[in-house]
Amino acid sequence: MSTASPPTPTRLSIKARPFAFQLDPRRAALLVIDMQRDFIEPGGFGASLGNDVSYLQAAVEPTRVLLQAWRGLGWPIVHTRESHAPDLSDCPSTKRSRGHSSVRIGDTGPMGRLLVRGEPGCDIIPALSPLPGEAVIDKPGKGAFHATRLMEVLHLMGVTQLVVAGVTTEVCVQSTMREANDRGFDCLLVQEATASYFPQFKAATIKMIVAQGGIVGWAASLRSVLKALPYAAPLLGSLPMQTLQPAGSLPTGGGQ
Ligand code: C5J
Repeated sequence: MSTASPPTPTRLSIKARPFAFQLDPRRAALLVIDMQRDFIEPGGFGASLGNDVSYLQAAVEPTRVLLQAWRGLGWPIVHTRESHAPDLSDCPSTKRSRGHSSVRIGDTGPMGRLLVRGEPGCDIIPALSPLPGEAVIDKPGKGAFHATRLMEVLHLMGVTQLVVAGVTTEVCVQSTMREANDRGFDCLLVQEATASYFPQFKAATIKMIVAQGGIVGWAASLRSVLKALPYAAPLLGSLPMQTLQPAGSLPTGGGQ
């Protein structure tokens, strides 16, 4: 008697807004955006702008579980880091001069120079550290396609669909999803695996993404994604209930 696992179907239907997302397992990558110490931990770039970084913590455990599910399947994973060269040659003065902070990109904080490659604050948080073989894209902009090799990397992987996690929802996540959408990628945002310093901006961004029949893409709960991925449903049991949105609580309005 054979004990081989059943073959993965060619399409996995994920309950999503504005309608079900048909995930193609041969074409889908997980894209984890900017889960860096500089945004998530006290003393980093996000905190220097006056933000309450504790809001971003909510996305960490859902993203860890999503990574675990994806790694279990051996499907491609790409991480990004918003970061600049030590000489700041890729940081426009317009970007550096924004904010009301006394410290700016490139200045020294408790975790080293803010948003500078190679500094401790620029690292992805230990709970979500990339594993060998996972792509890491350093991006000087908010959108991950601007001035990076992301398009080429995804093309080489044969990827046409992106399941998206990361921070912050309305800045780098939304910018990247819009860039990806314009380049022909179908993008699905996992709601619990993204966060903003401003919860109302997260909610508004999700509505904007799914509005008008999915003008930017799709949004789904982590529960729906894990239920659809092969072998991933048991991971739901490892998540504290408060990290999951109640079933059926996707934001409504504009996305039907
Ligand atoms: C920001 C980002 N918020 N990763 N960056 O400046 O969203």
